[in-house]
Amino acid sequence: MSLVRAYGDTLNDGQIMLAFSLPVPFGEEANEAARQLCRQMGLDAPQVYHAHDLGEGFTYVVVYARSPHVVDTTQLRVTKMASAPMSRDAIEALAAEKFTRKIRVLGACTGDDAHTVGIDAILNVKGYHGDKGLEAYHCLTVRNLGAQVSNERLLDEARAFQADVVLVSQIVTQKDCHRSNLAALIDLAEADGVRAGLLFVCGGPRLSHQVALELGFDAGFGAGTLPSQVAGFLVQALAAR
Ligand code: B12
Repeated sequence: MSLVRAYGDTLNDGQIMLAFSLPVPFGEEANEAARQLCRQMGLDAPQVYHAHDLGEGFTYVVVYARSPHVVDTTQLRVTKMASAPMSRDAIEALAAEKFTRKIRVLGACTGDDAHTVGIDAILNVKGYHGDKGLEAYHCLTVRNLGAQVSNERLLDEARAFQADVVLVSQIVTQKDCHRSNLAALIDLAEADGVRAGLLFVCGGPRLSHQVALELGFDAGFGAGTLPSQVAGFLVQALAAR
């Protein structure tokens, strides 16, 4: 089947669920406002399944509605990373074959962002979901600068550390601050003349490889990334250079 709709109760019935908040006091007016918004979005038969009083004149709603739209899966074009998935042993073996020294990896959570759990999950030896972090790899030397690192400091540290790879975490996306901050890092690296000599990789739950490429990075990783995916990419990308 190549023409698909969302699937709720029966295959291809188009049923979807949306959750959002409205600046309308909890009650029938909030429910009706939610239904009208859904109809304006082109959704049929919207039903408010759940409403919650957020206080101070705000309401949170969950709406079930039918979308008439169809996607042709034969026409999908997705930007994917060229690197193949590899086990930790295979990554170590490739690095031993291709490099005469350890790869130096510098990581940070940059800008105002203080969410360090994601970058720690990738870098710390204990890793994520049973997948060991980059510190566990013999072929890598890792330094984690932690939270709220400015782009200027990150590049200074990259020079001092003689980094091969810079890993940047951006979790907060309010007002698209992740995009502006990441783009500013690449601009600064270009102005400093260090862009070409470093591999720049970003990650966060609302990032993708496509967005990373648009922002001038070499790669981007999203929600649920495992450290071995990052290590595999780094070793393959540096070996290809
Ligand atoms: C824990 C947490 C906090 C903690 C952070 C503690 C810490 N030391 O990290 C504290 C309490 C400090 C906090 C503060 C705030 N938070 Co907060 N926080 C969260 C929460 C609940 C979990 C985040 C987390 O740890 N996830 C687990 C990790 C493992 O997942 P991850 O980050 O996605 O990382 C994975 C991938 O994305 C990827 N990855 C991530 N980074 C990188 C980097 C590279 C290089 C690579 C390759 C991969 C990679 O790999 C990781 C493993 O798979 C989220 C909600 C949520 N459920 O996600 C909100 C959330 C991120 N926070 C949010 C907000 C708004 C804030 C505050 C602004 C709140 C406030 N008004 O003060 C502040 C901001 C502080 C700041 N200056 O940054 C919002 C962000 C909304 C947005 N779209 O921007 C969220 C989504 C909550 C929400 N629904 O509103 N927060």
